Amino acid sequence: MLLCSLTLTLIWLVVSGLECDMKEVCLGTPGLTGERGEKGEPGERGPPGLPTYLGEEFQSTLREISHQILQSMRVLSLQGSMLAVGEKVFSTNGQSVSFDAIKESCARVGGRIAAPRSPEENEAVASIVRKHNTYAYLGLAEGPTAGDFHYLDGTPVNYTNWYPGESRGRGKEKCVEMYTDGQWNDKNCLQYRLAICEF
Ligand SMILES: [Ca+2]
Repeated sequence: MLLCSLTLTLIWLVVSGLECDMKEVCLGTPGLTGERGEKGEPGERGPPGLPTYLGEEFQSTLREISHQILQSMRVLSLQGSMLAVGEKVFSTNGQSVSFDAIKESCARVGGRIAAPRSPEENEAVASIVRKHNTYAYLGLAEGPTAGDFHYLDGTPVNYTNWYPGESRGRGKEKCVEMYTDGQWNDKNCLQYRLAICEF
């Protein structure tokens, strides 16, 4: 019996060895490792990560919130409800009201009346004005000196887009409205104009 087992084991070992030899013959021996390729161009810088002291679960929640905010912004942009220019966002509720009412409406939602400070921002506001086919008040006002306009926080204006010949209210037109072509006119503050806020 013992002899029989030994014989079977030997046969098995021989067959295994044969199989191994056959495989090597069939597959061939692997070639030599090639030379290392040149280093590739560095990839683009990724978005900033979250501080490591935040727990994994908290980081995951923040990423989810960030994702949902981006989704909402894209939907609002698609609907034309908001326009993003740089870090600023312009939006309107579509209502034409007085200058004071516009200021209140914007402040109530944490913004302020739109005041374009560059051609890009002016064009963004103008596109909203054109879409609603009406004029809009801007976040500027004339100071005590006629023709001296400033932002509502009192800082001097660094960009203007007056309609040719404007401003010519000479102290009697304290507000500024935007025409549908994006140009500005000084105007009294008693009209009803489109409420456009910036955030
Ligand atoms: Ca005027």
